[in-house]
Amino acid sequence: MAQGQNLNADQLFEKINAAKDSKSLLKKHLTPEIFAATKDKVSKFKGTLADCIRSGCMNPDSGVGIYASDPDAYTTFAAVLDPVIKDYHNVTELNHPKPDFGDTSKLDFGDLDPSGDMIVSTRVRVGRSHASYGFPPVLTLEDRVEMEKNTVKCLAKLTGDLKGEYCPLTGMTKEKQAELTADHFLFNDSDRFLREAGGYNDWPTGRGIYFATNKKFLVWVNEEDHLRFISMQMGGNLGEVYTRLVKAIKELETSGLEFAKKDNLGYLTFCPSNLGTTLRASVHIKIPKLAADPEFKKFCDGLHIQARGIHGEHTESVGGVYDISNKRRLGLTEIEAVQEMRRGVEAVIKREKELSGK
Ligand code: ADP
Ligand code: CIR
Repeated sequence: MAQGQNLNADQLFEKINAAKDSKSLLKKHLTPEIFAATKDKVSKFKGTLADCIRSGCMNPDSGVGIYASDPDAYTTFAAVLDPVIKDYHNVTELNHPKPDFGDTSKLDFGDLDPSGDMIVSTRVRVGRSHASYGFPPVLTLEDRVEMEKNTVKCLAKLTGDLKGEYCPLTGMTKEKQAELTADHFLFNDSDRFLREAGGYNDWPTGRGIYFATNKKFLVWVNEEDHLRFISMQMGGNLGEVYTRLVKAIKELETSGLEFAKKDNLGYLTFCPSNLGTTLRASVHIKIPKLAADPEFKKFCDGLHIQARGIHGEHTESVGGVYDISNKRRLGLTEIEAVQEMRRGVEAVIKREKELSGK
């Protein structure tokens, strides 16, 4: 249960104002004027400003600090969400292009580490939201069950290598969950930011994971977003991973699901850091020398890439292995986001070799 569940917008705003050290984008952009203009608004899905800012106010160490209560929050609470979105994605205008996945039969990249020495695994994911449902703070248990049912029906239409099986979290043993999480396939309920935003309400009802038989394509159902489509495999073959994901997206787009979108913002997600292309392309890569360099963060910032620990956001690195991914998801196309990650990873590999004297 979220601790700030019973606090109203004024009480939450007081908390973030009192957190003088907070560096979150919420703290930066929720000015007294914007707060006053938005605090009594209610979205079409009955979402409130309190629903959007609860996590960031209760966790002043958030990086972003705001979630959208539902797809319409991006309109109703645009006065605070728009500046946060521009800041996070490093754009001056909200002018997201139409989806463009590029021609996957003519990609100019394949394996980013043919030697196999540095890249452990590669993963590309996108998030999608059902157009007709709100996001976690406004969802009921019945909504979650219904969404899961509709999703599973459409997943059953996937073809070829994408064919697989849906495993609900309800009824899955703790041991199985822990094993799948350690292997980087499954999510869990351990993120305090997401918890406070209502992301684990009714847990584990309505949640589950779809596995293609070869385990290289997965779908997360009702984790942070309604849907996350994930393509992953061992090694550095970004070309194969991306091509598989694009095939899956195209099949699922015509499977009967309708996804939430907004002009100039692209596909809508619970966290504003994910909207637009919603695409995060990552490698798990061994970079002990670069990671120990005091300039590491600056190096990544300059390439628009982000370093995370290997068990997901807000986790630590293990054995000098980092998760390196594109940071921006808005204001560029899908193929451009992947190319940004590719260039970043190539630069990381080059720098690690230089620092190792190779
Ligand atoms: P996302 O927001 O993309 O879902 P998280 O940082 O929460 O990302 O990570 C989700 C899971 O995906 C974690 O278990 C993480 O270890 C795993 N993961 C991310 N990138 C890779 C990768 N390149 N190879 C293997 N697992 C990965
Ligand atoms: C934060 O603000 O730090 C958290 N709410 C997470 C923000 C970005 N990550 C995400 O959506 N997974």
